[in-house]
Amino acid sequence: MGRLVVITTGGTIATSTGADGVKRPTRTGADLTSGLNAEVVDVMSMDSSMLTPADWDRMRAAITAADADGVVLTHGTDTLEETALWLELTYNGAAPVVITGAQRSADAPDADGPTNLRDALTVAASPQARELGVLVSFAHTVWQPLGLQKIATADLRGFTGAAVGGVADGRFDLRLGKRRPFLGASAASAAPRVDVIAVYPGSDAIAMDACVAAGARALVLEALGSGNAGPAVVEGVRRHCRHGVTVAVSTRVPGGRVSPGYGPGRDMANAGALFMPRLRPPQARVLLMAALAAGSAIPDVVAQWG
Ligand code: DAS
Repeated sequence: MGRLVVITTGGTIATSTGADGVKRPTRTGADLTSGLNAEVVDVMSMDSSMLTPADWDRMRAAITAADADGVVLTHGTDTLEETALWLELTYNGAAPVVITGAQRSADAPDADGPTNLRDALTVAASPQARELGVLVSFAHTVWQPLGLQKIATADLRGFTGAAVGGVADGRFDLRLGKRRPFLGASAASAAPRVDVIAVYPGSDAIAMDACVAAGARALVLEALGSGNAGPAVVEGVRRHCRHGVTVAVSTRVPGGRVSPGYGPGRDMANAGALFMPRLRPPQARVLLMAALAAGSAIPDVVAQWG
């Protein structure tokens, strides 16, 4: 079995409903792991919508310090896809790091957190998970971080993406191989600023200009369809690419592949934009942050992992 450590950060899995009817994290790691065979490190107790890249550093430091055979990280679902990808890109330890959470609060009569936590410990304890890096275990499915997206606020499944296996009858079944996109153990707090900008009918370059003025080294466009935008956005792309800003094109379409197959998309490619084939904007931002922090060749990283 080895030595398992549960690192807690808050999220619905640890919430209870206050007198005002609002859910906030209140449960400790000891509460969550009562009766389970695991040590606990309570790192923070936050709704994951409040986390910042500096918190990703705190989590990775706790993972390293745990020096465990397997780690489970309990986390909110709102930004689980970002934390999971940042850790995947910057953690190269042998011990598996299995992230989980819940869609229902800990005080719900049909809370899903306890089952998700037990599944995550099963994965973390499995010899099959060793050297796999970061995994996400949720509603009996085990996901790789790359490509993960929260798609529901109530449905217990919660996420979509690339599943690598599942948990059934107390066993982790690894069904697909998993590559580890390690870019380097960079500090998130020192990573360059990268912003996501929505594209919509009539949008222009004002938001791009403001983000670059604030220090953004890269921009992710949540573009339309397979990666399209109007001429005012294309003009902003051309201007900022010319000044060395990386502009990556993703899409607002869930599950939509991105390529410069239509005129507006081709105009953006010709203006210098990189097309992010698969990742949604939140993870495209994290990938660019890690690549810039590591000094990687951005086009190569986007082509390989984007
Ligand atoms: N707001 C959510 C969060 O902490 C609660 C959850 O779903 O975990 O991300």
